[in-house]
Amino acid sequence: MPRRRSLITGSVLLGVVVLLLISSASAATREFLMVTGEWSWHAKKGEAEVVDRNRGQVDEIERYTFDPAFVVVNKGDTVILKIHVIKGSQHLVSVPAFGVSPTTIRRGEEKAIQFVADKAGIFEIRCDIHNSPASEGPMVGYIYVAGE
Ligand SMILES: [Cu+2]
Repeated sequence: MPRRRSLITGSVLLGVVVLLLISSASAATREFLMVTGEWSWHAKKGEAEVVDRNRGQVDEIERYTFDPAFVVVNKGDTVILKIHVIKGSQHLVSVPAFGVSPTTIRRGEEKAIQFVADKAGIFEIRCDIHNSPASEGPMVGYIYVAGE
């Protein structure tokens, strides 16, 4: 009987190890190249007025963006966002849900932000300078982490 019990115990342990290997094998490193963009509009003579949702009528309106603004990964993946600032003098990028502190990226620079997507859901990639309509934002992207 002790031999049979040790065989069962060994089989169970082997099964657990295989399951752990399978689940860890699905995690990957996913790299995304992102740029900062800027939409702007200045009404020309005869066109409709330029209206900002907070400030009312303005001469010109601008909004900063991430491009792409939506990325998809699996839970457990290591995510690398390579953010190249093309538009805007600087941005202060953070991913609060994964503990990524605000990182300053100046025009012309490309910086990599890395984290492990250890929980499933939809989370913000944000710029803390352009965080509202009054500051030509909100400049926000989203990361969808698939999994349970
Ligand atoms: Cu910004």
